[in-house]
Amino acid sequence: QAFFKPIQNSDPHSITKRNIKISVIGVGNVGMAIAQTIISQDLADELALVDAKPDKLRGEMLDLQHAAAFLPRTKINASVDYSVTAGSDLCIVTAGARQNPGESRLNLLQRNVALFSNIIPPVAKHSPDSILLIVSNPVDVLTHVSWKLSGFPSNRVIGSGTNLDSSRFRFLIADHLDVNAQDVQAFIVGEHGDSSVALWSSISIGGVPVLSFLQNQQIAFEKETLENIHKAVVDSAYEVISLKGYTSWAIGYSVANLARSLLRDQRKIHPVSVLAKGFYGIDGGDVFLSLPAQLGRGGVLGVTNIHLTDEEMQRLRKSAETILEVQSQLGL
Ligand code: 6V0
Repeated sequence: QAFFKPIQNSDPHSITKRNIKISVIGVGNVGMAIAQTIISQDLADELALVDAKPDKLRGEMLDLQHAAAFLPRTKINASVDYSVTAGSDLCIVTAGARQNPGESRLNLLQRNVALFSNIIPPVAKHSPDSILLIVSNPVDVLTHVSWKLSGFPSNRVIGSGTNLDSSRFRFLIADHLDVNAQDVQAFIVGEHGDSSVALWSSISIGGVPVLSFLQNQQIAFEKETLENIHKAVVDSAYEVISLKGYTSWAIGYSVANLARSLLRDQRKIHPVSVLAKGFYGIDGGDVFLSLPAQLGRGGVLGVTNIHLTDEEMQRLRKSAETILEVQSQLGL
């Protein structure tokens, strides 16, 4: 006798609810931080994990499944075969090769591009309507590569870009001013890396432009203080990696936040890597870099047109050139 017996004249299983499915490719430190944040925040009905290492993959899957009694229900599957990702709404790619001692960044990048040519085509094939969210570094170039390899329209190919840099920036400003980081609106745009650009002119605290806020609160500041905060953002990934070997928690929360905006159609503005050609005077070629973009169920809904100072504009174009130069070295 079945434990659950349908009530008379009913067929409850005939109702097919559309499940939200997220796939995470690469179950290293970053992929697992993202996976566990997605599960604990109840963002998906189904989660599929893929990695090239079957034992590590199965171990991570079991470890997450064993927390089921404490978490919202999410069906978790894992396989080295990409068919496990079929029908995903969102595919997050964190797989990547690690830098060998003495290896140049360009060489590492070439290896990662080769790796992506084995990852993106099967992901795109099994989930042709999905949104691709690239996290592996260098994220801007690899997002461009994924756009080309997938054949997806550019609104469905996004790089996590400077979303994390911006949250580090908001934390540091909030800490400096002793306010809540969620009340700090501040963007870092451009390359996720050394040439990123802090948009000081548009920062606001609780809706008040930062310069008025500093004057109102009679907080003394110098341009140097601002530059040091940006420098601390650029240095922070290196610092965390040198201290604990990798970064994971902040990127986990930051990517889960993007997943929420996309799949729950939040229409929030995030600094993420998008096809930037035609915006802010960037016209040198097809380049992905971070701009404040509105995200929703259709992926990138649009790029916001915020006022930049001449200096910010110049730095942003320089950042685009830096990425384009790397792309030309790769023959892209
Ligand atoms: P990791 O712990 O080495 O994990 C990488 C995973 O990828 C491993 O489990 C590998 O087995 C797997 N992998 C390698 N090749 C393949 C393949 N062909 N197919 C499937 N899986 C494969 O690295 P970690 O998790 O620390 O970092 C992952 C990537 O995220 C790196 O490129 C980081 O630089 C990048 N990050 C990007 C950030 C951002 O803001 N965009 C932030 C942090 C890290």
